[in-house]
Amino acid sequence: MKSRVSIALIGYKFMGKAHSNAYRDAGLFFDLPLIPEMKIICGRNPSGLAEAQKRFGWKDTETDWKKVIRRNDIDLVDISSPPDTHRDIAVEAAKEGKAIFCEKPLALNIADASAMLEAAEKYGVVHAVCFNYRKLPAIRLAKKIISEGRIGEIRHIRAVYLQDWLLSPEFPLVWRLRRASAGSGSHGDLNVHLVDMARYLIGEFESVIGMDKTFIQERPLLKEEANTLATEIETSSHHAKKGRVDVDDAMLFLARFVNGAIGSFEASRFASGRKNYQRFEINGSRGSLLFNLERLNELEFYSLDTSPETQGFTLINATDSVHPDADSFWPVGHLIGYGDTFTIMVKDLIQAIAEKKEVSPNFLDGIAAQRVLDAVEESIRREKWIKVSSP
Ligand code: SOE
Repeated sequence: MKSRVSIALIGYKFMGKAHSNAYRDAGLFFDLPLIPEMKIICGRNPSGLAEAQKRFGWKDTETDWKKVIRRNDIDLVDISSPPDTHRDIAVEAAKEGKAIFCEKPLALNIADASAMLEAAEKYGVVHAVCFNYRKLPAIRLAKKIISEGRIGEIRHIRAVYLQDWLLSPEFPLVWRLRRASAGSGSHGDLNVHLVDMARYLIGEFESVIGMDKTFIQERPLLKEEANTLATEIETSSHHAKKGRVDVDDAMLFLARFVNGAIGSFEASRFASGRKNYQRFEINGSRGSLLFNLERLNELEFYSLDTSPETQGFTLINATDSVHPDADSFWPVGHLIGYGDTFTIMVKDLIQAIAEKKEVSPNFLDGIAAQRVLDAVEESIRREKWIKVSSP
């Protein structure tokens, strides 16, 4: 009989749901070396937690993450709570010898991210960061095409990650709009995916320069926060209690890469009509690649190595058995979706835990992305190009 990997999940909202789905599904699609056991789900609100436990299929609940970490029947701690909680949970989990799977961005800043890596290395635990889009078969094909030199030397990357859920001024001041809990706004939430993708596909960033914008400076406080945030509260003409948004709504930056490529990046939560539009184009000396998350099974490939007569972008449907992990899902042409990116990530993580080896992407990737994010913020403060610090 296969042994088990017992999991504690911290956080039960959007990412908690995505990760729960992945733990449930991973064994259905992949022949896992260890069976994931969804042992305990942890969060602060007992009623929300109880509902999540039932729907997502967890055995038990707990409201204090410290108790969860100390349990000796837990092998893997999954941190799906907001970024301000990541450092303390990860450092304690490492001390207790647990494997750690952490949502992005890895931490609020480089100092916290480094403390997490240091603890994970000191106590020798497997660590992973959830840059889930890397796992898509279409992206892995892009990586292969680039590694084989089929688009030649990389010259450009043009990347955007656009959403529009903040358009209404009535949208409340949730944790994602506070520096103390999120670290930054669209930058840490969306640009971080683009930065990871660029590092994965092209290589390391050399220097950056950016600009940001907060279009709506104040938003209604959530009811339960109105009393605890007295100092931030101002009364609008409608007498609604409001608080200050202290993160970016949009953040744009230019980049130079170590290998000589150049790039432009844009994240926004104000791009009307764009729901989860992550799109990038990479141009090389022998061809180009184009990806759009809203069509996540597809990759467009332009190659100068075909006859001029038929040259043009080829639309590849990356669901064939030749595409990484695609044959574990459905027959060719039967598409995978957003949730499956987490399922593949969990499969890789469980394999790494079973084999006691490194998983990719891990905390090193989380820190490397954080270095780029921090450099962009510094470039905005100082209004100049900033070199991305090296490890
Ligand atoms: C919300 O903006 C969000 O869900 C991010 O937090 C995810 O990381 C991103 O993939 C989609 O948008």
